[in-house]
Amino acid sequence: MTFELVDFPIHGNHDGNLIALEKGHGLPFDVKRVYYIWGTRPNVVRGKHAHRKLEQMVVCVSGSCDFILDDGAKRETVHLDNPSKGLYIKHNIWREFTNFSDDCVIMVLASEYYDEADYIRDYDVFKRIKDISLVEFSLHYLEKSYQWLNNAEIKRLIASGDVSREGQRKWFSSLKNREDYFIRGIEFNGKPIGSVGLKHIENNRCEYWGYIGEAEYWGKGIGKEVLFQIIEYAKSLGMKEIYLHVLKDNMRALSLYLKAGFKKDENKSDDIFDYMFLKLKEE
Ligand code: T46
Repeated sequence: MTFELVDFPIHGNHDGNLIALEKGHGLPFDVKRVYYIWGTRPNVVRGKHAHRKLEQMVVCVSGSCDFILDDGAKRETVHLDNPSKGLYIKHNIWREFTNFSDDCVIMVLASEYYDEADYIRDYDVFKRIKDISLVEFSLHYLEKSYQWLNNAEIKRLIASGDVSREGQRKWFSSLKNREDYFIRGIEFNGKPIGSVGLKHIENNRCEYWGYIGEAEYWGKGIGKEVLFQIIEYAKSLGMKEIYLHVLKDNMRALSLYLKAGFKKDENKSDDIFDYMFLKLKEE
C-alpha cells in the first residue's frame, strides 16, 4: 500500500459533527505544522514531489479531489470527499493531486516544519533514491574498499594514505569494539559502490566522511542522499554538530556540503583542505 486511509471517530453534538485529532487518536505523529489548500482550478496538478522525511495526514474538509500516490513500484489513486477520513502519507512517496471541486478545501497536518531541502521534486531522483541502501560494512566491502582506496583518483580526492591488507584487517577487527565510529557500505541496486560513516563521535560532535568508489555513480545525486541519511542518523544519536574536511579543489563535494547547509570554518584553513561544520537543530 502506498497510503493508509484512516477513519476518524466523529463526536456528534448540537446536531452537528466534530472531529478531534491528537497523537495516538487518529494521528500517528506529533504535528509541527498545519496548512490548507483551496481555490485550486479543477485540472491543475499540484504536488509532483516526494518527501525525504515528512509524514502527513491529509483531510479533505470540504468538497473533493484525487490524490495519486506512487511508491516507485506502484501507483494508486485515492478519491477524497469525506472530512472524517484522513489520508496518511509516509515519507518517500511521490504524490500528485488534482480534480479539485470548486468547494475543495484540503487541510494537511505535517510531522515536520517546512523545509524545502526535504522535497524531492525530480521523479528520476525519487526513483534513484529507492535504489540506495546503507548496509553493513562486511568483509566483502572491506575487499571492495581496498580496490577503491587504491584507485589514484579516489585516493587523491579523499586524501587517504596508503592502504595495506594487513592494516585494513586490523582496522576491520577493531570496528566491533568502537563506539566512536560508525561505518556503512553504500549499495545501489544491490551493488556495492562506496562507503560512508561518522568518526570521532564524542561530546555530541562527530566527523562525516564518505566516498563513492565506483566512478560511474558520480554526479547522480547519490552522495546527497547518503549525506542526508547520515545527518539524520547523527541527529538520532543526539549529535549537535557534524564537521568534515574536504579537498579545496573537490568542487563537486564542496557544492554538495554547502547545499546541505555546511558552513566553512573560517578559523581553520590550510592550503589543501576546507574545514566545514553543520549545526544540527534540536528535533
Ligand atoms: C504536500 C502537498 C499535499 C511554504 O512556504 N510553507 C509550507 O508549509 C508549504 C506547504 C508550502 N510553502 C510554500 C512553498 C511554495 O512556494 O508554498 C508554495 C507552494 O508549495 P508547493 O508547491 O509545495 O505546494 P503543493 O500543493 O504542490 O504541495 C503541498 C506541500 O508542499 C506538500 O508537502 O505534500 O501539499
